Amino acid sequence: RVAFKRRKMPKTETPPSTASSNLDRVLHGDQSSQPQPPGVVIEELPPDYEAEEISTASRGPIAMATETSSLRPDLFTGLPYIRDLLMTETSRVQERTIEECLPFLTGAEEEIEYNAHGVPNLDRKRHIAFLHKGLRKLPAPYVAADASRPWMFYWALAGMHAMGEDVSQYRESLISTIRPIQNATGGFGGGNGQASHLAPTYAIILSLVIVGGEEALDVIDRKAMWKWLGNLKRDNGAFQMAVGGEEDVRGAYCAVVIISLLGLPLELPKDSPSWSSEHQSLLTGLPEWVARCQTFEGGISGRPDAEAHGAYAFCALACLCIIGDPQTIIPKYLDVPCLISWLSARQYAPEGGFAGRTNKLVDGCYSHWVGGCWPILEACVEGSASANLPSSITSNLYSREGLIRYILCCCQDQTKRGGLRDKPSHMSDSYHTCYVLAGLSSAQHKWRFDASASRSERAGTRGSAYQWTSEILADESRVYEEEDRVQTLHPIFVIPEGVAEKTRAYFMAKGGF
Ligand code: FPP
Ligand code: K
Ligand code: ZN
Repeated sequence: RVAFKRRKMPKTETPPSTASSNLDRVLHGDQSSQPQPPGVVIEELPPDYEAEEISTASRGPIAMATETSSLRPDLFTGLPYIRDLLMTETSRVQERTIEECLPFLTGAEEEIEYNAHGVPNLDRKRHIAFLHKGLRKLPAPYVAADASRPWMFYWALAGMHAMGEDVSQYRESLISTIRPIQNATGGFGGGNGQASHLAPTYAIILSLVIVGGEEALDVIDRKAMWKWLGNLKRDNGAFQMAVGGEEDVRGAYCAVVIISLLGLPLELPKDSPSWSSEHQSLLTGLPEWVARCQTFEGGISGRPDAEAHGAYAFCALACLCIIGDPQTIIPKYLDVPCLISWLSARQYAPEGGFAGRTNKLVDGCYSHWVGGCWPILEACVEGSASANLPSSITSNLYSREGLIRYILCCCQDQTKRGGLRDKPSHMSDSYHTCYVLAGLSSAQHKWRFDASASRSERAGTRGSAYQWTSEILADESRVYEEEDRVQTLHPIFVIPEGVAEKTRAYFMAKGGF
């Protein structure tokens, strides 16, 4: 076992301009005669360690000469304290990513203005304009993304809402665009004449719910939707994404979101291929199937026996929390300590953001897919009597500061293009803009699950997802200005807070179809 002990570095010795040569040296293992930064003391080493490797492993914060350097913790401005000494394409591309992010995190990027927290402000105006643009006529290359057009609606609308933009201006155009892409056999395709698929159906329903109003909600043929979902249900409990399509945890999440928000009957239509005397509900075997997606690593894969990925962790957790209360259903079907351990390992330093899977790179969209798992797991841990942990622990399962630094420093396109992105070397797009903002929102707030809300009333009505309320987080180490706070998005449905409750109430009041 190797123990690392950090020593504080003097802050003003190395000018920012030498940062990259420093970085090059320690990252690429150049054993030149230059002194190594004395950032780490290795107290104990495995017997087979070579002296050379020890000096390569020695690293420390890159000291910054800027005035705001004292506001940036060493963890987010220096090289990692522990690194994989096995050089592969994977470790090299990880090093290049650190190299790419550090100047943005340390303030070395000269064209960017940093505030007193050592991060740039949220460039709200430009990001809003960027999302509006994504809803207008798009350039020719987008033809390849035709089947994802409904996602573009959702990403833009959810992202705009997060930034406080009124999206009701899109109600009419959204309704008229969406109406013809609904199929008489239930569900929506990606565009006119395309077969129904759960992904665009999910995106369309959330979009309609976000713009709101009866006319928007009444576009949805709920009876046909229910029948179609019955056709997607498998004998093993899972959902296919489309008739004859792939079966994965996205399907499980999208299906229960739709069932719940639209208040569809839980009973499986009798003519569904999987109907039997033991399989009479749309939810039969579903949480059991989701449980089979937890892998040996502790994370969740798209389907049983595949690779764990953060996006699927969110789908699995959110799916379970529509079926039941987080503190009960999550421990019933998942190994919570292993999942927390796996998710924790997705947050990197110095980058601060999340990666999607083991040995892969930080990416802004995982601010939501991984970041969005935390409020759910916090509620799970807080609500379980056996845990009895102080809220200082349960409210801080990850580094909110790290995530917010990554988002504000590395994910904003600060040119006139605007929008948010995967990482500095990538172009902004609507998908990343939406999910980076969703992650920012969840890092800026605290979600409470109200487990006391009348259980009898909720029994059998899939009410668990409607017991969440947000709070402003009392956070001494916050690294953003109040003007950069974004709106809350529901932790399960990822739509404006309060809208899920209204939608469900509207459809429940309608009763049957
Ligand atoms: C790998 O991409 C990504 C996946 C295997 C899963 C992607 C799934 C989602 C983003 C969420 C889907 C959810 C719904 C509700 C439809 P990659 O190899 O390009 O990225 P990586 O290197 O970061 O893993
Ligand atoms: K990625
Ligand atoms: Zn991404």
